[in-house]
Amino acid sequence: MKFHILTLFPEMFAGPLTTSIIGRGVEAGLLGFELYNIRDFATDRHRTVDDAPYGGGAGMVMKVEPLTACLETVIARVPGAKVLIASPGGVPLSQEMARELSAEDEIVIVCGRYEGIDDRVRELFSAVEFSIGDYVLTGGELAAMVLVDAVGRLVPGVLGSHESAGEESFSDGLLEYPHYTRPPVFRGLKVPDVLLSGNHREIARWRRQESLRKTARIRPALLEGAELSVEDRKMLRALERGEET
Ligand code: 4FD
Repeated sequence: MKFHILTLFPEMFAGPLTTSIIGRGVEAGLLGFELYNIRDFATDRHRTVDDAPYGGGAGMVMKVEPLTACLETVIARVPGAKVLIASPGGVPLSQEMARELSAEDEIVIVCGRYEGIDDRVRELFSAVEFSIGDYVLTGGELAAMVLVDAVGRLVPGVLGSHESAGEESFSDGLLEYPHYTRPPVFRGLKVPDVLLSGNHREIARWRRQESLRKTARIRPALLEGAELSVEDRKMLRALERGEET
């Protein structure tokens, strides 16, 4: 999977792309990156990439011409590639969307700065806007890095056998159960006995219960979309009544 990233600050990407799992994916030839500096596609003497908004108001808007020139260069190299724009007004990035994107060969990501991007860029390239959460960043770069991380780790072979993506949060629509490792007691805090019991059926049951407990408490809306068994619903009713099962 190759990511083509359009940005005014390509240097921001150096760390995440060379570090840890994503860096290893690059080393292994499973992931690739091309960075394009949008300013290289501005043609005036001052290499202008922003301008005041039509209709007035605060801040500046990214101009359509340099971005279009940059995107046309990229798309000529990877015809038909999906174009994404990081924006607080985009569709919320989800694990499901990350999984779908991990099947693409090439993804183009536009990182905006200022108050946003001339909307004709989205129209011209049928770009899909995505958001990493309900907050405003100074630019789309960090959002692009989040998407690259979430998608890149799902590309087959990028995660090692010790890091598989099967049992983690959201893979079944619930939050993950709590994790522990040695020592069994730290500052008086004990690891739950069941995890040391060796009883794998009881361990699975406890983990499911704790997933349900945490989801109900912190993200109850996720329960609507989760696949819940009869046993799950029983556990949830017990938790509601404050019972331990
Ligand atoms: N929540 C996000 C993405 C980008 C961003 C920008 C329009 C602002 C937050 C286009 C407005 C880009 C997010 C840059 N802030 N800031 O995913």
